[in-house]
Amino acid sequence: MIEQQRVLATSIPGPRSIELQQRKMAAVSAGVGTGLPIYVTAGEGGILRDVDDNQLIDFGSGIAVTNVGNRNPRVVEAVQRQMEDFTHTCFMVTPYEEYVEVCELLAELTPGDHDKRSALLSSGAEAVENAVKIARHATGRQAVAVFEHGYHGRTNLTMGMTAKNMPYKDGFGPFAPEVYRLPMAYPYRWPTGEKNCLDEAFEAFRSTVHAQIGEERCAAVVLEPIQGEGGFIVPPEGYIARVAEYCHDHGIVFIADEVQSGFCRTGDWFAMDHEGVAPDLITTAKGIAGGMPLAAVTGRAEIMDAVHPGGLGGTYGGNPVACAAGIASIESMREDDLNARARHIEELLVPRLQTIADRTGVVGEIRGRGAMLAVELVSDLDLKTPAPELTAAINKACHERGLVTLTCGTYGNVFRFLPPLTIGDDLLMEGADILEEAFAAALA
Ligand code: PLZ
Repeated sequence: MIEQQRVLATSIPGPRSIELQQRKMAAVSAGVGTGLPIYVTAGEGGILRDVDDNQLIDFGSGIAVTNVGNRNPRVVEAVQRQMEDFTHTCFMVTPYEEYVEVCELLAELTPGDHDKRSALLSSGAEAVENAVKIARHATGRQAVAVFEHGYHGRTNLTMGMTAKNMPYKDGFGPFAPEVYRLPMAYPYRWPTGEKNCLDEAFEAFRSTVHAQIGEERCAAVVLEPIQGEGGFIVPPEGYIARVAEYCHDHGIVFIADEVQSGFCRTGDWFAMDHEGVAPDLITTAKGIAGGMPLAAVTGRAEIMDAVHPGGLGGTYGGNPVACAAGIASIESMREDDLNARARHIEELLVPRLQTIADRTGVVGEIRGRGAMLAVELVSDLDLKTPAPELTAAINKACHERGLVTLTCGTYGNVFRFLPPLTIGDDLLMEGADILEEAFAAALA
């Protein structure tokens, strides 16, 4: 048991973490970065403990993964039980019930009451790749449309689908063909003003698909209903429904990438629930299994079943231990009503972010939903000039004070908050106090 309390035993990172970071440099590829190099020995709920006995408040959840809290008791119990039974068979060789149960739960929980099927994988990128494979197979078309600021993974296809060059793509090309980038409905930065964003962005979407792809060549449109790595961008109310309707009218598969926004993160089971339309396919990962590697593509039976038997799979996809963790995580989300918790976190945190915005004058926008919240930082509120150095400095000031925070955004100026949904109110408010201090320190 780790007490849900912040402890600063040394400076951050402490001496033992600094030593381990030296070992890391000599053994781990420089290509694998570490945002906050404290070496973790234990985690529970909203706290991470490190090798120097510091205890940090977690506002990152391992990038929206430990939604049910680190070391969630139900997940631990399920994983242990499954390990006692068997660790692996490969579902394609000899199947097991847990895989089927996860797919049944996904059919029940994902948006839409149509007949659904799923395929299980091990990472978000794999889920997105498979969704594209399925959409191409089902439509007989090749082109895939993605959006500015989109993030979909680090495999060759998903790198090509990801918008931002540095650090994800730089020098790693050539990328897969038939990926087209569409303008994103980004209200805060819409050139003619936020109020025009819905209509003009949809028109830009429609005309770009028509002119640069051709509707009848387009297999899929892939959109994060709230963009993650790209900056927690929330499209205007109604935009996603229009895109989905357009896809429907033209036989294009509409894929919602909910790898980051799914599983109670935004205060609904999925961010798409908020939009009033069901995607044809949805990709999930991260939050699904409380920290175990599990991912899925779920969607309309006629699309998912268009693929020939044996066309989808992978050695580890839907590993039994990961599936057991998934079933237990979903149970926790239900039993502990984590959608309500996410909305409660929004209610508590947004006013604190508003106070920071009022005091500092560097917050261009507060946005997000539920426990997927961010502030976009600018050096000039009128010109909206991105402030990436300031963002990095505030992030660092949080780390030094024992708060694990993350940044994101195409311009590196978005400061995001992804606490575990089980985090206690006290810890959340202590985190908010640290945010205030960090802003003050970085601006001093
Ligand atoms: N789709 C919407 O957010 C992963 C990336 C971290 P994987 N986002 C975190 C990093 O720098 O590598 C993500 C996502 C969305 C797909 C993915 C990819 O999921 O499990 O990292 O492959």
